[in-house]
Amino acid sequence: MTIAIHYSAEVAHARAEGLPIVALESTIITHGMPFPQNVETARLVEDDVRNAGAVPATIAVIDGLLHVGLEPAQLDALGQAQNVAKLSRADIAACIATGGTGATTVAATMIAAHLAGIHVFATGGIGGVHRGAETSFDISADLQELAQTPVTVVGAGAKAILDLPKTFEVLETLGVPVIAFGQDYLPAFWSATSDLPAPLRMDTAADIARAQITRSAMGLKGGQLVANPIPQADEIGAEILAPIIAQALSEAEAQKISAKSVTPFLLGRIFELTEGRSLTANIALVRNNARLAAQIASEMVKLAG
Ligand code: PSU
Repeated sequence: MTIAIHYSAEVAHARAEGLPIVALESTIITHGMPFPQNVETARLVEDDVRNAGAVPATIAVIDGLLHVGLEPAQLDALGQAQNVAKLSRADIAACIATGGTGATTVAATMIAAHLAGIHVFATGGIGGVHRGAETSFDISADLQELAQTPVTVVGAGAKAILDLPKTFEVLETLGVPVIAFGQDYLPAFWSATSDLPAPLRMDTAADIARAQITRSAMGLKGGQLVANPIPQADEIGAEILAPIIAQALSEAEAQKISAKSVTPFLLGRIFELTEGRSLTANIALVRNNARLAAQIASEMVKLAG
């Protein structure tokens, strides 16, 4: 059996013409941002990809069918739907098999993008090793996915609510290239930089595209993480965020929030505690990632042709 994929009209046309395509995830819409900013952002991000010369393919499972590219009405409906599942490698097949509806995380979006022959994906920031993972064992499936699925993921690093040093340590162990774009230090999601030196640095989309193609040509499994810093005008300094993240984490612990609910809870509390500033920054960084991803996708098409 081959898996049925439903393509939006725009993505179907792009596939037929060999145009560059950028995959976009849907968990950020359903679990990462409040309505109506989630839908507005999803539309802006799609337009950013188009304006940068590629075609956006937002991915989700709707009524048991894997969608690669959503029509505007589907995006609207998903942004307002209640009780949408948050799908990762462990549950995307079950959702499709049982006719469910779910939003795709980084891991599940990479799987779907690969099935659809899409090599580049833009998100906000990947999941990673949660603080306190030495007792909770809470490590996002996004890391394992990067190690095995050949898709270049453009994010502003990993989300700063995580234990960033441990997250990058695990990526190193898994053999995932982590490439800071245009700087020597890794970005920290809402902040443009951190004190963590970047394992790799690249300054052009063409180099990033060539690195992924070379990796696959060598038979090396997996993708790469491009850590693209938030534009400085939009960043929130790490010193402002540190106490706010600490407060959100202690509330999560007190309320026994666990597993898949941790990240949405923390993002929601940080939104409230920063009076919306974290969301403004999150929107700016996703849009910035979408533009870079479109350039990388265009370079990949040139290299393939
Ligand atoms: N980037 C954002 N906001 C988000 C996410 C990414 O700016 O909400 C989502 C992605 O779907 C990512 C997920 O895979 O958060 C990580 O969840 P967890 O920590 O439970 O693995």
